[in-house]
Amino acid sequence: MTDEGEIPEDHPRYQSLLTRHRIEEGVEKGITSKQGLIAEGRGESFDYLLGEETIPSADEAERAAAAQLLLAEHAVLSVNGNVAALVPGEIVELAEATGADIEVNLFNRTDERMQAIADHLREHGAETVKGLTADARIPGLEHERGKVDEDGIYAADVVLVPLEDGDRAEALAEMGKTELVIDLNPLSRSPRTTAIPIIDNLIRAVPNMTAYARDLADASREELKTIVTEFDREKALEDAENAIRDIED
Ligand code: PTJ
Repeated sequence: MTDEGEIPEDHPRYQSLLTRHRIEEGVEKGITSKQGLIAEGRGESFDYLLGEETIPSADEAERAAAAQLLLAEHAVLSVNGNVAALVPGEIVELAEATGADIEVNLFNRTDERMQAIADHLREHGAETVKGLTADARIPGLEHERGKVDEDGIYAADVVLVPLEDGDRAEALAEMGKTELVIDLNPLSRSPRTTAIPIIDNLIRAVPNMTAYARDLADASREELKTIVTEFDREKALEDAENAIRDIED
């Protein structure tokens, strides 16, 4: 495996090579699951069809998501093995810019992976990483993703759930939480059920949300609420699908 620094930045597929490199390294470090590799391949194909860029409606979704995180009483950024491998430092920066907590929540949960991910996030500057206590459960979710921290996802009013499976997205919505989902597939169940679907690559979406959160740091609650209410989730999903199908407005 090459070093990240050895990937030439002017390579036409730089971002894709960087992403593959980080995921591969994530698997080697015991952070990312083998299923995470498959998920990444699936994501890449949608990203290719989207032109490997943040489309305007995704940019709007990222701004609305930043505003929603700033409005939250208690926001939590949920981290799985793909997120930890691809954007560890970027997630820490988003948490700092919005005052959110970071919680590890895994589909393929093992103590070793939980610990490896928490350590990796700390190496990237995270002060507190939740999820290891797992003293609460999301009602109605039998699998491992139902295990959460009572003072983390369980108590949160807003949760960012990148690369989600639809089950948990629905169960969190049932608990009355506002969810923000990042997923490159606009047809996937979770972006279709969430308040703010962000149809973009994690690697672009997370830093862009941080930039918006910093821009909006001095905005009033009224301004933030307006940004959230003016965001049109149906249009965002439709725009992404049209971009993939190559349909002009
Ligand atoms: O780390 P764990 O144990 O929690 O496992 C996590 C995975 C990713 C394995 C698990 O959540 C899973 O199986 O996910 P799915 O059902 O394969 O869904 C992954 C979704 O994320 C797909 O719709 C992909 O298009 C999308 N996706 C993949 N890579 C990216 C992405 N979306 C945004 N950015 C990406 N880089």
